[in-house]
Order: sequence, then C-alpha cells, then structure tokens
Amino acid sequence: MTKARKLRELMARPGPIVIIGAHNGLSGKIGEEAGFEGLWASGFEISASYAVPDANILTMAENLHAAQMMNNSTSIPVIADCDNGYGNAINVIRCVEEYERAGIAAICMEDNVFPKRCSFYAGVKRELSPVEEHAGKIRAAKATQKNPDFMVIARTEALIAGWGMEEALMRGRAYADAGADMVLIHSKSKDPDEVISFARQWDRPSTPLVCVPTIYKGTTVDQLHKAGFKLIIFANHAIRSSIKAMTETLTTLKREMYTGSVEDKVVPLDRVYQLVGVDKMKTEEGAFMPSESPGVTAIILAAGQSQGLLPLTEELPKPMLDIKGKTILERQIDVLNACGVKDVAVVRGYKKDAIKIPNARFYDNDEFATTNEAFSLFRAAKELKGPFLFLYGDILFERSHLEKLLKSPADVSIVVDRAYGETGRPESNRGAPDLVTLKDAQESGYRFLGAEAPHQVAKVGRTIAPASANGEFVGMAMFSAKGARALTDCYSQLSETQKGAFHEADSLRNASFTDLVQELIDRGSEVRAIDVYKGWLEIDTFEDYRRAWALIKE
Ligand code: SPV
Ligand code: MG
Repeated sequence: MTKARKLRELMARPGPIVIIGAHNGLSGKIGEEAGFEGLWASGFEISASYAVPDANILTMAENLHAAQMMNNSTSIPVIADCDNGYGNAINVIRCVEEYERAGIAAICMEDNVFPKRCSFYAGVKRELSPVEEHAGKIRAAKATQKNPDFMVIARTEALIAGWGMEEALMRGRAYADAGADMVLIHSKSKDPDEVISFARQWDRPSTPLVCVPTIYKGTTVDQLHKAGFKLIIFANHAIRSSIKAMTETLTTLKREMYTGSVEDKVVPLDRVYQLVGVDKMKTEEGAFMPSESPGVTAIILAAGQSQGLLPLTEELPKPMLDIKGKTILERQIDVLNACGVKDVAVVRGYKKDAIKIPNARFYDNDEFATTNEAFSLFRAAKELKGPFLFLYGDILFERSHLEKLLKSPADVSIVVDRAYGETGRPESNRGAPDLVTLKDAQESGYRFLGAEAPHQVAKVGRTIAPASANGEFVGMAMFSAKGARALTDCYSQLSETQKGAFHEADSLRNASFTDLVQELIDRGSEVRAIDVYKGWLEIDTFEDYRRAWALIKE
C-alpha cells in the first residue's frame, strides 16, 4: 500500500489525526515509535537542523532529501511542508513530481511570497501572494499528481500576516475550490479563538481543516477536533527537545571534562544501535557476505576465585593476571580473533569490575562463591542458542589447538592433551587434573599419532585413576548448534529434577563443566576428543605462572 493510500485511510477514519514534526530519518523514526500516525517534514525543523532560518534558504532538493530520509526510515505517511512550492506554479509542478516520486503522501503549500518568512519570526517583512496566484499553484499541483491518493494541503497565512478573518476565509475557500484536499489555517495567537472562529465559519465541509497549535499550546487535540479540525500538527517539538538535550549535555561535558558526567543525560549506545538497525545489519551480513568467522561465540568462564595464586589474586581475578604486558584474557582473545572468532562473551564473578576487555559481552555469576562452572556457564544461557566455544579463563593455548577444535564436525568436542602421563606436569599443590578416558583408546604406552581416527570420550573428571587415563582435558570445548541444544535441554531438565550429588559434585550448583559433559555422555551424546600434544598451560599455581612468564616470548 502506498503511503498516500495510508494517509487517505487515516483521513477516512473518524477522529483526529495527529502528526509529528521531524527533520531527518532518526527523528522520524522516534516519532513513529512514539505512536504518531504520520510525520510532518517541517521546514522549520529541517532549516534549524542546517542552522539556517526558515526562510526559503534551503533548496527544494535539501528539503526533499530530509523528507525522503524520514519516509525511508518509517512506515507511516509523510506530509511535506513545501513552503510556497519553491516559486511559482511552474516550480510547483516539479515539486509535486519529485515529492510524489519519492513516496511522500502529501505536500502542504502556504500563500507566502517567495522567499517566505517563518510565521513566527517577529519584525520581519511579510507579504502574501495574490489569492489567484496561490489558487493557480494548487491547481497546478493537483493537475500534476499521478496517484489519485496523493494529497495537496493549501495553507493560508492571512491571520499570521494580520490580514483578518474575512481574508483568511476568502483565501481558504478559493484554495478549496481550486482542488485542495485540506486547508490549513495558521495562527500565532496565544489562544485558539482565531482558529476556532475560522473553523466555525468554514463552509466547505468536504475539505477538512488542519491546524498547528504551536503558540496556542494549552489547547488539546480533543478540543481542536471538536472545533472542527481533522489534522493536527505538532510541528517542531522534535528539534526543540533535541536542542535542549544537546545544550544541557554538551555544556555539562565542557564543564566536567569526563564523559561519565553525562551518562544520565544520554541514551545508552544500545539504544542507538536499536534505532539504526544493527541487528538487521548483522543478520544481513550473515546472509549475504562471505563469512570470515567460523560463526561461533566464545564463552569464557572467568567467574571463580582462585586460592592457588593468592595474594596475586587478592584484587584481580585470575584471567586478568598480567603475563609480559598482556592479561591471560587478552591473550585468549588475541588467539580467538586470529582464528576469526570475534564474538566473545565472558562470565564474570569474583572481582567482576576488574574484568575489562573491549568488544565482549559480559554475564555475571554473583553467586560465584557458592556455585561452580556449570552454574556460571548458564548465566550466559542467552549465548548457548547456537554453536559455541567453551574456554576456561585461566588457560593459555596454542593457536593450532583452537584451529583444530574449530574444524571439528562433531556436535560436542573437547580438547584432550594426549601427552598426559608422559611428561609429568608439575603436580605440587595443584588441584587434581581433569582426566579423560577414551572409548577406543590404543594400548597404553603407545605413542599418540595425530592422524588416527577420532576418539570418543568415555569418561571425564578428576576422580579417574591416573593409570587408566588416556589424556587430560585442556579446558577447551566446542558445541555445534545441536550440541548446544542437547546441553541446554539437559541443564534445564536437571535444574528441575536434580537433587543431591551430581557426578563428582555434591549438587548441580557445584557441578563443574566436566560433570555436565559426563552427563551428556551418559545420556548417549557422542563427545569427540580433539587430540593435542602439549602446547597449553593452565595457570593454577605460582609454578604455572612462573612457567608462563618463562615460556611466553615478548
Ligand atoms: C513548519 O513546521 O515548518 C511549519 C509550521 O510550517 S510553523 O513553523 O508553525 O509555521
Ligand atoms: Mg514551514
């Protein structure tokens, strides 16, 4: 349906139509969001947005461009204020052609001479064009329009110019008789008596009346409608409110000299993203652009409090520990980004305010002291709706491990260090490692070779006897969309039904990530082991931390 048709339908409906002034796509969009049924492409607002007077300073093309912006950003009809039609009847013809072509529903033309002066500017020279001339412009406009639904509103400035009620009525009638679809009677009186008197004497009932209650601001839409007005225009409140807001914010900023000083005066960035359609853009990027990213979200667990590194972790969570100028978390994100994973979510808990990284989404486990990894992971439940990578926040790993994991076609994959047992990792005061047994492991003692067929995980956890283990879980896992669904279904069911001990934990709240993986295996999910051979480090103790400093090159 064309916007012109939409406007016709609004006109046919009983009751008043209230439209809101705008000056660009954004103000138009906010006007639609606020619930207005149409927009007024206000010459006053558009001129002000260029910081020039409303006096035919802007060209038709500039005004049209602004009207187009608001038309394109909204689904409601736009009525364009075309001043005096930008010249004589010949100019009007081009004006109608261009506005109609742009999808504008209606135009409004006033009987000011060219160049016009805003109706409210005091002490400026004001002149009206002869009534025959303006009636001729209305006829020209009506003769030019192609779509019969397109509307032409004729406006008289007779009351503004001080030419009196009789002149105003005479002009209104002449314009209605020339074919105007509506007549706008403008007034700068502080009370509505003038326009109400005009409406009372109006004798062209098939030509509805329009008014702009800017100066008679105490009068309600209801009163104006009862007095006989069909279309009411709130003409300039978008730009006036933005001037007030901008002035307050910018003067405060200049005085305070830090951006936090105006947080309460500005919308969050997300509100801007929503208005400009960033989500839509993301969807379109996914649909139409070759993907550089593997399309997974990385979820990093950084909620826990570590005992092994006190007092280093007195003020900092472990992932924020610095190793040669970069934190563990930054190093993880560098590797993720290098592999094309740009979408990162971090679950915080202990000392959450110390976790600062750009371009990540944050989730909080404020119960970190009495819960464990499974609980933390599901604080980011929103992120578990598609394929995701899971990472402990305290591990460093080679890029090749991540690349290997990202290539896994399995629904659930965990990275397993098959060098476990061979190399004798420093065991002093570190917690029991997460060990893994495989379903189809080779004979123990047989040196692992990367090219063999993939293994399925049989068991994962801390209580596996070291002698029977085939490897160590590195703290990296990946779930396909299907794997993610199996995990979230499993967890939501457990949250309802699970009482008491859960695998190696005394409760679901205290369950580790490996307890969840074991549960998936027990329920029949296949969990693939992605074999690696060393090339990673968990920072759990001072020895680990020192080793990291020694191993990492500047
Ligand atoms: C406008 O908004 O540009 C108008 C209405 O024409 S008024 O400013 O009241 O004249
Ligand atoms: Mg105007």
